[in-house]
Parts: sequence; structure tokens; C-alpha cells
Amino acid sequence: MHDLDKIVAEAIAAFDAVADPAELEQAKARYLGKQGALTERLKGLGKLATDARREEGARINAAKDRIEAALAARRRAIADARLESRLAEEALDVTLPGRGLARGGLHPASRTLERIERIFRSIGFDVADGPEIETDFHNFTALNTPEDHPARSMHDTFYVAGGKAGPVLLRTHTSPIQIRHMQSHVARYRHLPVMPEIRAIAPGRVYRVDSDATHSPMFHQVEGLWIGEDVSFADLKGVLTAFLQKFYEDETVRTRFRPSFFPFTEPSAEVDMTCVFCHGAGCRVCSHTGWLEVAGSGEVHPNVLRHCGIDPERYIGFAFGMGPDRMTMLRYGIDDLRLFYEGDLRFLQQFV
Ligand code: 2NL
Repeated sequence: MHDLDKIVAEAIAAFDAVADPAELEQAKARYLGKQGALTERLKGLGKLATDARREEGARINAAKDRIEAALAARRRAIADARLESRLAEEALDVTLPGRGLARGGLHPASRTLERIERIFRSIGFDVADGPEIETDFHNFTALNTPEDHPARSMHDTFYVAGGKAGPVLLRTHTSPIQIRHMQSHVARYRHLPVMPEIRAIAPGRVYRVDSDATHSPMFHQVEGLWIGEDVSFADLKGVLTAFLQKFYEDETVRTRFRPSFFPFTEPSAEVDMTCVFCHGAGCRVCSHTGWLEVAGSGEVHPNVLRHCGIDPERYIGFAFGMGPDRMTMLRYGIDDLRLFYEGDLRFLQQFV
């Protein structure tokens, strides 16, 4: 074999032996570079006679072309192989089923509020809303709560600031929603000879300085109100009994009303329902009484109506307040209120 053929064969073998672009460039330098095998041969041409020089020069150039062609082919092969392996590595099977998004869901406390709203809407109640930061007037004064009542103390209420218009606080119940609702109802229907009936519930977050296994500083309340010319205590009993039967999906639910006291109602009553677990027979949940305390209620105090611009000699009605968080616990059999506010997905996912 002519020694040029040997160099070409060696170069091709050297190119084939590497798989890395940088190593390939190093191999190229060994054959085509300034100190490469072919360049050395070209330098030696000067010593030859003209004819021999032309012949030898042509052969060297032909060898150089073959090496360059081999180099170009190897470059392409390495690049192709790299692309192939990247494609294989990053392969994406678009026909595979997706991983899917985790499905969100409403918090059990929200589900209960929506359930309560749906039931009351179905019997003709509006759902009212209002600010969580309230004035002392809407939260206490309009509700006939005396200046020295313990609910007004720093100990029981979160005060936010003392503005020019008086103390500002986180509402301790949703009653101020109803105060605002009554005031705007009165203003809206001022031109009518008879005020249309007020039928509304007020669901929402409320705040009290209280925190243990059964009390959270933020919890939920739903209050309700029905004011008209002849709304009676019997209507209160009928509405609450029907509501509780619907809420707990049990038409055998019975209620009883025990005398009580609230500054904003007179007379006032504590509402008990037959235990949802034992239906009145007595069990651990109802402390073996057969009854569960579920709401407070009463006839709206005349002073409250006056504060809202309603004439208590003409209009009368009832109000009630209940704790939807406890209702959620009873409905789903949850035994610790704190689970509601920890945001633990293992708990929350059970309600999706
Ligand atoms: C309870 C007691 C109650 C009311 C709330 C009310 C609201 C207005 C006027 C009169 Cl605007 N009363 N609300 C009445 C009686 C009881 O809640 O134990 N709640 C969990």
C-alpha cells in the first residue's frame, strides 16, 4: 500500500474511533493540521523535480480530499447519533393519558353555608352580606347591648382601631349584617304605605377572643330574620323546625324552645332539636338527654327595630342565630373543631 493510502486509512480509522466532537477535531489536527501528517508531506515537495512534484502534489491533494470527506461524514454521523439519543431520551408520548389536575373542592364549612343558603332561599329568604370590620354601633348599640355588657370588653372582642366615629372592631356575630339590611330595606321602601316583609339570613365569619378545643377565634354564624305585620313566634317554630328537618334530611326531627335571654330579643328562647344520632333515645353525643342545643332565637326587641327605623308598634318578627360549624361537625361526624382551620388536605380531601 502506498504510504499516502496508509495515512488515509489511519485517518479514517482514527475518526471512526472517536464519538465526541472535540476528540474528532483533535484527530483532524493530527492529519490535516499545521503539523499534521499530510502537511509534513506537502512541505517535502520542494525537494522534488517539477514533474515529480506535480504528480506527488496531486496525490497528496487527493488524499487530503478523501480525509476531509471522511471527516465531514464522521462529523455528520456523530451529530446524527447525538440527535438520535436526545430524541430517544426526551421522547414524549403524546398519546399517554395525562396525569390530571388535582380536583379542588369547597371547604366543609363553605358547603354547609351553601346548603343553609339554598334551603332558606327555597322558602323565600334573601341572603344578606356585610363587612367583617364593624362599628360599635352596628355590632352592639343597635342590638340593644348595654354599655357595660361583657361582650363589649377588650377581653371578648377584637378591637381594630378607635376612629373619630367611635370604636371599630371585628364583628362578634352576623347581626350587624341584619341591622344594615333592615336599614337599607326601610330606606328603599320608604315611599310605600306598607313596608314589604323582611326575610333574610346573614351567614359569615365572626370573631371572638376565644381559643381551645371547642372554640376558634374565627368561626361561622348564620343568623336569620323575618319582620312583617303579623309574624309570630309560631312562625319562628315552623321555620326552624322545617329548616332542621331539611338540613339533616330527617323529617322526624322535633324541636323544643326553652326560655332564655338575649339583649336583642324579647322573649328569647334556646332551640333544641332531637339528637341526630339517637333520635331522642339518649347517647354520648347528646349527653344522654336526647336533645342537642342548635340555636338561639326570639322576638326582635323593640329597641332594635327602632334603631333600624322600623316602628315596633306596627311591625313585629323573629330572629335566630346558629353555629354552622357545629352543624357541620354533627352532619359529618367530626369531633374536633380545629380540623376546620388547619388546612390539612388529608382531612379536607374527604369532602371533595
Ligand atoms: C346564638 C344566639 C341569636 C339573634 C341571634 C338577632 C339579630 C337581630 C335582631 C335580633 Cl338583627 N336578634 N339575632 C337573636 C337571637 C339569638 O343568636 O346562640 N347564636 C349562635
